Amino acid sequence: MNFLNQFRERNQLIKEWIYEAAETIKKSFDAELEIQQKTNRNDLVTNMDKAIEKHFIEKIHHFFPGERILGEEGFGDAVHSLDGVVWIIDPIDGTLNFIKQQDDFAIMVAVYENGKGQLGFIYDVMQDKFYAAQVGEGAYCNGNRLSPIKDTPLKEGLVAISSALMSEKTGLARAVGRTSSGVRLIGSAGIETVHVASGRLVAYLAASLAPWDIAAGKVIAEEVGLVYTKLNGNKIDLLQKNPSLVATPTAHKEIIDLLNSNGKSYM
Ligand code: 2AM
Ligand code: CA
Repeated sequence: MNFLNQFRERNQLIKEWIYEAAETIKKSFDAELEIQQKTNRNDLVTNMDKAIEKHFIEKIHHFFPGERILGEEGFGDAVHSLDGVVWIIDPIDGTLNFIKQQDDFAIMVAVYENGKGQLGFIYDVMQDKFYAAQVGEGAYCNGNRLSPIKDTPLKEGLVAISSALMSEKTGLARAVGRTSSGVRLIGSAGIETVHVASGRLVAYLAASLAPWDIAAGKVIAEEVGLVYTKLNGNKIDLLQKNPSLVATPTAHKEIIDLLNSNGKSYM
């Protein structure tokens, strides 16, 4: 079975599953959410995060039996290697926004093969913006191809910085903010990444992103010419959490230099 030949079928199915998931999420606004705390009071999970992850897992098991799934809520497989085809899923990215604002959250699905991103999907549910990318074929928003990004330097662009990184002690991330034209915060790694991919921002930096926060956005970002690495410039490891940076090539270099100056270095 040739994975490459299946792109069109996969793309279509994934799109259908994501729109179905979005309908389920929007309908849930009228019902009471069940909210549980994970690692801390700002790291929450709801019955919807769990239901949506299960929805994707059932579909993948049905249509692509045997393929492994790495999902945020843990209903997939214990994935310790990226060999073969691995699905990486965040059922709701920006769960705090979903709970507190019912806005600015995304559904994210990626397909990797032997560690390389093949397909990436981010659906900004409330803006109804569906971002999709296939390796080597460009990135699209609602069917319109995204232009290759302009290589804007840091001082001429807006940046998004995660709140954890903004409040970090050394102040190096705040220096990045000061060097830029201004800081904009949303609180959804997926939405912030697609805003870099569509040219609204020149960079997005976060202290600690999980594989499912990164996987789909990385495929989309790289298709438009952005650079996506750890905060020290090293390669992203999709089996771990990563301090993360996605930026235009010029802003990427400037931010790495700022963050790793004075002998300080970000993992
Ligand atoms: P999540 O909503 O899927 O958990 C918020 O700045 C962004 O960081 C969101 O994309 C959020 O994803 C992600 N994030 C990663 N780890 C987190 C954590 N431990 N607590 C809160 N948000 C986290
Ligand atoms: Ca999530």
